[in-house]
Amino acid sequence: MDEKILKGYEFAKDYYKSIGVDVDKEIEICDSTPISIHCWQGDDVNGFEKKDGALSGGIQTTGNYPGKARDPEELRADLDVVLKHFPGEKKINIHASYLESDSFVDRNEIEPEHFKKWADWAVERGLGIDFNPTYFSHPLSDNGTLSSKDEKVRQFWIEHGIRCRRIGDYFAKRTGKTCVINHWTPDGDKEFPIDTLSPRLRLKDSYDKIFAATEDVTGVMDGIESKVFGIGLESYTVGSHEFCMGYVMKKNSDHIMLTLDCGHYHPTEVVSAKLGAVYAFADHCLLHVSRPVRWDSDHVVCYDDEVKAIMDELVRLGKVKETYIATDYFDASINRVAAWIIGLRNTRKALLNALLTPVESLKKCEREGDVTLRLALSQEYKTAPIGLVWDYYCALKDAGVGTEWIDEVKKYEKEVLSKR
Ligand code: RNT
Ligand code: ZN
Repeated sequence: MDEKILKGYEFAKDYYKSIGVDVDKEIEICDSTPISIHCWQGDDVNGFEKKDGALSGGIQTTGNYPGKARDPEELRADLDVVLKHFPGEKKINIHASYLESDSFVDRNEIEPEHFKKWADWAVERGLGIDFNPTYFSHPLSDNGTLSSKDEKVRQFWIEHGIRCRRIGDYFAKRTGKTCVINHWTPDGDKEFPIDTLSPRLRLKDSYDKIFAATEDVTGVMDGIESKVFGIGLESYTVGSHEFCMGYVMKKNSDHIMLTLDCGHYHPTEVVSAKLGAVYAFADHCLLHVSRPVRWDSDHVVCYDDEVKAIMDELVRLGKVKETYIATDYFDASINRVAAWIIGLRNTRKALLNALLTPVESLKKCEREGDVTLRLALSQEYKTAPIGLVWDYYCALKDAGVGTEWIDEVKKYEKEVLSKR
């Protein structure tokens, strides 16, 4: 390893030791914490059902940077570049719309065989797989899915949810790792509906039916994701925060949990402030780490105050292991592989930063009522030499130190992406 990096690490190790933090132990925790890589950054949430399928459901990618993945081989090749530059335990998070088949297979017909290549690819790399039903970007999703008042449409989506849980079971068996399934429906209304209850009762019933029909499924954890609004559905969201929180808490099931996406709350609300309340009632939750800019814009995750606060909170709550961490953003305005790597590295770096905080001494101040020292110390630790530890960790994992990885991604862009 580079002399300078090693020196920096030793300096930082001494500093952290002096405040009671064992750097190597925390690096190990950081490294073994799975972070689930969303596959949809690579192709602007298009999937493989159709070439350039229209994205619907109130979400949007903006930008037309060249080089997006056009088929599963390209997407997996891009992901291989990402894997190389993202240190630590990883999972891959795919959507039902990323199936592979020679002929068209509708959402209510998908089978594990349509995801065999993903499973083979993941097993070869020792990765777990997470999965998402795709309740959007479909001719039957424009007027509600699991909450639709058209019984035929609702049944279609219930069947989709059921099949997804079975495919999740298949992934769990193939990889030997829990498959986290996230359920998000875009259902809502552009204007204020008169009846705000019936769609919610139908959504509740649909989730109940999906879970009741798949009770034999093991190895799957299910997140229920809420949202404030989607584009074109500004006035009403069926799966609102209160709905999803209520559903999860009422179910009180060992596999159903709340999903918290950073962009899915009112602009002054933050996920970091919710975790302590959620964990008063829940054993697990799923995070969609994203960056909302004024709305659910799904910008690339930055190493910013909120992402750091989320990770701080997980460490302070002692809930790093209980929380499933996944990324969820899609930026089509810059090199997509770089977008992936930047956001993922920032997510992991924020986790490392949190782990390197002497939480016990802060808690001690609090216990002893020394709130002055609590504030002084918590501010002091903000400028601890995390960067030196991060560089060492990246070097240790051969993931590229600093911006070293950019040169490789630029080369990949020149040789591969720009030729698409
Ligand atoms: C949409 C939700 C959802 C999606 C992905 C593609 O607002 O955040 O999680 O981003 O399923
Ligand atoms: Zn999300």
